[in-house]
Amino acid sequence: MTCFVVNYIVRIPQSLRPNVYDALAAFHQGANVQRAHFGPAFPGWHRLYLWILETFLRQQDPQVTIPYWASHLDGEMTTPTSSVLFSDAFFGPGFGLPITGPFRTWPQINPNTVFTRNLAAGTQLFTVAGINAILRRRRNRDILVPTAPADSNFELQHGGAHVFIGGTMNNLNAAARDPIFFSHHAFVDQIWERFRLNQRAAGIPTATDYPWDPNDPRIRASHNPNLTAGFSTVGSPFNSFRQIDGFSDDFFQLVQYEQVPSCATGCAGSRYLRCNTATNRCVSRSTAEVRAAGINVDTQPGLIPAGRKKRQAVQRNYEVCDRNWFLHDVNVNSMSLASPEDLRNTYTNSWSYIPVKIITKRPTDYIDFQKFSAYGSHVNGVNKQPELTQFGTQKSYEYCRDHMDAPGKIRIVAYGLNHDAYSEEYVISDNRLAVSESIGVIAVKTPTLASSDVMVAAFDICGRVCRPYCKFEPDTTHNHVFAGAFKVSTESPSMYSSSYSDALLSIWETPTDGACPSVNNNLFPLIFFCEYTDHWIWGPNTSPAP
Ligand SMILES: [Cu+2]
Repeated sequence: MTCFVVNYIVRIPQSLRPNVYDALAAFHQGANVQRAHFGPAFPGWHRLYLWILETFLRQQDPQVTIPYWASHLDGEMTTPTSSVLFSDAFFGPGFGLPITGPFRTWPQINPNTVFTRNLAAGTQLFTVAGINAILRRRRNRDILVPTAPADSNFELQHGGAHVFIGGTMNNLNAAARDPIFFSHHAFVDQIWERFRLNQRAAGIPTATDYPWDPNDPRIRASHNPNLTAGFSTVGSPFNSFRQIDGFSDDFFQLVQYEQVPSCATGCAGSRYLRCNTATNRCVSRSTAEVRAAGINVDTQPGLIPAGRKKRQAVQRNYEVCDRNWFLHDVNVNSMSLASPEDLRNTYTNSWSYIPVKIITKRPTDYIDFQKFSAYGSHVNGVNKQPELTQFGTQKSYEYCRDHMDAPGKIRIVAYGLNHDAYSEEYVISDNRLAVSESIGVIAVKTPTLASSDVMVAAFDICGRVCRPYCKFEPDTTHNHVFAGAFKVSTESPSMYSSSYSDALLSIWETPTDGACPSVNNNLFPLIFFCEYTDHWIWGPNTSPAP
């Protein structure tokens, strides 16, 4: 089964505008240089940094991942400076300004922050022996400064690639301006993740193996695990990252790495690598070699054989609906003045699907399963929460009372406000339970312009209306009651799925490591709470969000 995960929006804060890359590159300087280097925070800090860049990149392309640069594949070449990596198919020229290749526009975009390179022949890139020395260790204190022995000093080994690239990469305060920085650090992270998998196998808790010793005068105070990682102006949730957070096992859920290409797999079928039969390891081809094989390295982007693969996207802080409290908030002018042409441009004829959660509180006077009533009584000696069970007066209808299955059937409808569309769907709630949860899917027309306005509603078979909730500013971390009118926007990443089944799967997280699938409640764009009181459901007595 493919795991489809809705990728919600982490908004770009003002502090990163207008140039997110330059703003992020500037986080690798000044006080942050002290936080990120010369101590135990080194691999965790850079892990957070990679994740932040990747999250913002995914606003442009939800599938994007930062590819890692396994620099020992170049290090084992006779002349590493001739590697095809420094052709326009990959990172562009190895000397001077990036005047050709993928970053050729950068000197114009911002001449003050553009990078230069000056490849240094004979410099030590990562080596297999060095990586193996790291991977033989089981504790972070044995690979991190200041406690690591010389042969497995991770930070020291990683420095080789900075010196090899030269120019901007060889200046700690500016290195991140060169995008190869992030691919280099993605490989540092790949090695660290292999190290951490070894730790797990040995039963060592990876999230807490942070080699901090307040009595060791060699460890800088900036590496205190509980102090900030220094991403204060990157926006939520990144601004709250602490040094220890880089060691969190959450990233195991967020990112996984492919293996470095090996001869056994034909070097991953890459035309840019060859198997060195003397060492039985893949090495990079030179630009000249690749050209001689008839491959265009001047205008054709190269295919990267191995990389960092995301498992899930960030889903901590997002806004789902542009709220419109009531119908008159929808722009009536644009509705009535819309030409058929405008309407055609507003949505397509295809449908999209949005998952919704339905929470039902069984009516007080429901005639079956009385002994499990949630109202005004104790169940197994436990008193129910009064705010959930003793709110308002139950709205009841004779018709509902007489039909045992009626209240358990919830109808959800969605109709277009600025276009012609209608859909409906039924969800079954479990009336054996005093309070129950069900999952449904609503269909809306796929918007093609900025957004289309949709009204959603849910009610039971007797017509008792459920209260809709969604997330909107200023507080996008909680669900708030709203009228049901919202904008389905085309903004990427998408709040809807292209099929019914994808919409259902989108709220499930299916770990690839064999753990049990689970529903992520934060991923529901819409929630309906059906509690059937006789209050005006949007009125001042509205109960708190479920
Ligand atoms: Cu760094």
